[in-house]
Amino acid sequence: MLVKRYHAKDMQAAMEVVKRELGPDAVILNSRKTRRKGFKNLFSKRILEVMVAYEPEKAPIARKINGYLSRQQTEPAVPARAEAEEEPQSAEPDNGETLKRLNERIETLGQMVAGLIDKFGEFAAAEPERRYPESLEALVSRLTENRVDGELAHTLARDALDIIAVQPGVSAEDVMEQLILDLVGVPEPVLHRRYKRKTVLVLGPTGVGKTTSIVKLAANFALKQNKKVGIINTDMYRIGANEQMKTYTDILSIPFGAVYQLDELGGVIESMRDRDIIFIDTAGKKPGDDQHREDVLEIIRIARPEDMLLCVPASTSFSAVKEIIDAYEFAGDFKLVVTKLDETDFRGMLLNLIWYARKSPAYVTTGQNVPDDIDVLDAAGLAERLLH
Ligand SMILES: Nc1nc2c(ncn2[C@@H]2O[C@H](COP(=O)(O)OP(=O)(O)O)[C@@H](O)[C@H]2O)c(=O)[nH]1
Ligand SMILES: [Mg+2]
Repeated sequence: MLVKRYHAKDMQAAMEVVKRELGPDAVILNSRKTRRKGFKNLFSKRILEVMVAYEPEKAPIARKINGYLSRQQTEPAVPARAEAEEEPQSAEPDNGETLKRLNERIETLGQMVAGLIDKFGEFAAAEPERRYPESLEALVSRLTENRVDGELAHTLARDALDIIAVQPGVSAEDVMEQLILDLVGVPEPVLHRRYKRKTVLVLGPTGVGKTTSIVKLAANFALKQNKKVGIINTDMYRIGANEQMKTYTDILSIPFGAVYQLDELGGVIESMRDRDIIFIDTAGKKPGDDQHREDVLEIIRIARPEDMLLCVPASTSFSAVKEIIDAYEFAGDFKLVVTKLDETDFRGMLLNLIWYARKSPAYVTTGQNVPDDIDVLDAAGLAERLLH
């Protein structure tokens, strides 16, 4: 017993060619509507496909070509444009069960393929992605050239499109600029109210610039705003961390306290009770480290910081940035210090990370010079630079 597949425009046309080629004993196993194979047929009309079982010896055409049927491509013989493909059976002795199983498998595969083809057809025939007007398209390109994440750039463009649709007179650039300003929000630097002591906890993984940023901030508050500042280092893991800090605090005459065990922290904070602002530096362990998380939570519990700053470098990949933000989500409501902006020409990461973190930005740092290379984020300047 062999199985053969025919394509025809309808059942009658299929039956005609089957009877003529395979003889009157050929049995139709099943039939279904399908499309012809091949990419160019994906969008063609469906045709009928029939699976036929037959005995080669009883098939008139098969008899003529003397047993080579299984390897030959039978040409369609009728105007119904029926065509057949060989399905050689296994060498096992035929029985109804084998045939049934094979048939079921073919049917399942057929359905899977048909399903995929239909899906692909729908996809290909779907409405093309919404195009932007030329002015908006150019702005999207500028954003992505500046390494703004593609998804973010399109989100902004779609929002802009909605605004432009109801306010036709406005310029795409003005709208985009406003959307960027809205996204960035109002930067929230550390503010000190007179007579109120403030504790600021600085977080982030190793090497992102926590210590340097603290020294810059402390120096600015001390030198430019005449505030009494203090610095406490809770980095118990890094040998040399305290020497690095001491060099600066000595030059700046800023009291400095080192904490080697967290239960000393309360006392050291207490010893600085005359200070206006106390910065607390933390160890930058690997993000996601359980012990580190416990330590940070303990520091928060003891110090009750009014402000928390998370340092994130702008000079790294978006996936690394996401990892840092995710790893410190547990800490709660921190503000962002975007460090090492001088190490990249692109400003997109600044926007990406504010968008991803959904936190207010505070500062950007732009180099290793203490105390100059730190500024409150300039949202308008950022929007301008991203769009021009
Ligand atoms: N280029 C550049 N380097 C920076 C900046 N901030 C910090 N660094 C450098 O990054 C390195 C790690 O800084 P550090 O403050 O010790 O990081 P911490 O481990 O987070 O405390 C040091 O070599 C710093 O001088 C910055 O804004 N730009
Ligand atoms: Mg440090």
